[in-house]
Amino acid sequence: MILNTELEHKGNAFPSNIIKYEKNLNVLSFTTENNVTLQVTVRRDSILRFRYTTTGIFENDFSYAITKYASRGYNHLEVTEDETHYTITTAKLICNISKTDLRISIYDAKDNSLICEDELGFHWEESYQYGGNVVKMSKVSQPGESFYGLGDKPVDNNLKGKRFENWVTDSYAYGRDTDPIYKTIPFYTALHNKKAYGVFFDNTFRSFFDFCHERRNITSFWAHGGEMNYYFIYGPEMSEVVANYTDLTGKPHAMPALWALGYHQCKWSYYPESNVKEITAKFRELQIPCDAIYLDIDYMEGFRCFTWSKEHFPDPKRMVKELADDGFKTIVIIDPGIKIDMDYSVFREGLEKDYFCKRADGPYMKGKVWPGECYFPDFTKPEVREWWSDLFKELIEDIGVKGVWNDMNEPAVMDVPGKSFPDDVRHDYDGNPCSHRKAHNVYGMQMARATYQGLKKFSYPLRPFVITRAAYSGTQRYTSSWTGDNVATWDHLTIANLQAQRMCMSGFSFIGSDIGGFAEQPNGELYARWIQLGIFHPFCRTHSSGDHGDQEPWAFGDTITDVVRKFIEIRYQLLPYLYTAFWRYVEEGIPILKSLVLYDQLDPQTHYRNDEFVVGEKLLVCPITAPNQKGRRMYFPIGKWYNFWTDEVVKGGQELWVDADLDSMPIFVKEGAIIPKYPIQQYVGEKTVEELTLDVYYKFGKETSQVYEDATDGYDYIKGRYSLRDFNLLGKKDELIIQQHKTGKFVTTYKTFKINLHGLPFKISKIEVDNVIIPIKNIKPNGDNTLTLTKEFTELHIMA
Ligand code: MIG
Repeated sequence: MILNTELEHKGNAFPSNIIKYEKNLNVLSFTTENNVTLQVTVRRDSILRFRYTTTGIFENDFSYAITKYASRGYNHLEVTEDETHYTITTAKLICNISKTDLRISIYDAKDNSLICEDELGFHWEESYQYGGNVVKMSKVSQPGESFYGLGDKPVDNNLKGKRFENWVTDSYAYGRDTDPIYKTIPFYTALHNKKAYGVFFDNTFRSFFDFCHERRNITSFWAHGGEMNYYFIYGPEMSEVVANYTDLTGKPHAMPALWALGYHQCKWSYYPESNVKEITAKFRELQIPCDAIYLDIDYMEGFRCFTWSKEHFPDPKRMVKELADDGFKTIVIIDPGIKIDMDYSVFREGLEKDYFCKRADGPYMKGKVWPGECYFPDFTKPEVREWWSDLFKELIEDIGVKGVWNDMNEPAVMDVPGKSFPDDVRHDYDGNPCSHRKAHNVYGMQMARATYQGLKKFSYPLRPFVITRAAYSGTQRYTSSWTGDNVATWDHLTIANLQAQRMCMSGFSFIGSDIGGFAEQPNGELYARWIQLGIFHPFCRTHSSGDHGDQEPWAFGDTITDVVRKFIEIRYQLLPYLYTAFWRYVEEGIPILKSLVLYDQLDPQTHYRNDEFVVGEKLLVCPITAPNQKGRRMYFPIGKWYNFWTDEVVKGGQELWVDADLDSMPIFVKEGAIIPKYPIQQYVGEKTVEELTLDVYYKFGKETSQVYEDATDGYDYIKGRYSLRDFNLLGKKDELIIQQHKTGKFVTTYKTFKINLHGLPFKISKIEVDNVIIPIKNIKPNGDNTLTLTKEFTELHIMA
């Protein structure tokens, strides 16, 4: 039974009238005459959970997505009733529940405006074959409503008018509109009448979302099993919705090491060792910064995970050490399929311990992947994850590998219908035994989690680094991710841009694409343009399959090499800026990339924009996504923006042409911003940072900026050893004031700031630092608008 449309509801059943109401602290239950129970949990003033059962009995309440660290608590909760409705009121929301049919409508408590309202509301169809129900929900779409999110869907930002399926799928050479692909993130944000709310449908079965596609004014979602179980998250700010969803499903457990935000070079495959060394040596020779080098499946012995090919990598420990001495972190791939081979210890152990997945009737789940016929660990079992995590001991602790890349964890199986396990495969699901129908979408997540546990353990006291291809909501707690097997075409450059923005909007910011494209080969121009986009993605890696030629920064001739170097250098200069944005994400769940709609939802011009996005808080970028361009038109959000290259100021709220030859791209800085920069390094830690550059962009008025730093690795920052600088800028006609407030116990290596003043509307005649007038000759060594001063200052006055 594939119910691909919500309207195929020949057998639909509906709740009848409420006959019972119970309140247990923040959990409110409403039971109908036909035995449907709706349980509403007030988690926060702005977060309500709705859960339905059609038998009066709920399933064991277990979720891989929801984190125990999620914030809870509310300021106000009151339940009242009248003839037709029960009404739940919190400090932020009013929720009406109809007494005749359980239909919900939710209002903003501040102004009583309607936010979200059920159409049919909860309905279901019994599933004879599997038991349980196909559970469905439909809501009325409000006039002018827009929809965003859903993870990695390769489509335009605004999802309105489209229908989607969630079923984690290996999707080699997917394209625009391919659905589903690698990830299942059943969370969307909706926006109408300037207000945003989110819906997270926490159901791991195959699920569907329809945004006014099947019926013009209806939004619906449904799943092939499990419970109708969703969280309603109110904003009204879109960034609050996303931050609250991220809080609910988890922020990354730790900051990434700073090097992980550097540039990564990958290929399927660099081998043997001499080839790896040639590549890394070339980076240093050509002075192109790079922090990480990858080994794809060919480093193994016959594709057996946790082994090394003796022929190609005779002494991995020595090699990894030599690479490390040159600033390269080695990252290796690990797949879930374990080769059936009694002489292979990982296989033998898995078998002895009964850790492999089995079919409904008892046989092992056997599937063909790279090593040939394999069995697959059941990562949904805690003991199996523990075992798996211990397998990393040698790789990490002994050999010195710094990161692990989990691939094929959809799980992908070759040459079979559906490219994955059949539905009947059994899983432990952390003590809630079930079939693959329920566990499929979380299999890859649980593999990445087990890998993360291993890396955390054996990398200690350093931070772990993991990458995954498959993901379900919450996977961002453990790992970074990439967008899978894309193609070297211009359209895929656009798709990469959309996917990275969408993932950030879906709580998963540590994301990037295979720069240049995985399948086929880019020409130099496409590669250069892709690098320009890629340096602004949180995860920045070139990767490609082996059969389509070279894809290193120098593979396309000197002109391209120079462009690529120039942009990777910009990324390295911006590392403290990117790290600060990452810190905001880890601390508060604020997405690192902000689609324009997320940046300014009040401006209706942003609701359908795709290409432009804001990185962190202050940088606006827009990639060039077509060949032979000398520039492009782009939309500027309301406000004033400095051209990064020329300092020319642009007034926002309009679309304008921007020049951008191949060695340039549209990058703009928000006025009033203070952008921190490090010197260019070939890898993180190559140089001691002797001075922090602060690019200050004058604004008439106020603006705040932050700079977060710590030891770049390790966990001391959690104990307060970080450095957070809050800058308040105030620009007047004839004066610029910068105040600094510093917190945290970390002492940065540099002692001074080099301040570059951009757009200052007057000639400096006097400078005062913490009430002391500084002779200008001491502070303006270059005679232009730059000055060097102590990092300890608290108040700087630059005067006409
Ligand atoms: O069946 O490991 O998406 O990044 O290079 C292909 C080989 C398996 C798919 C991954 C790709 C990786 C490749 N893998």
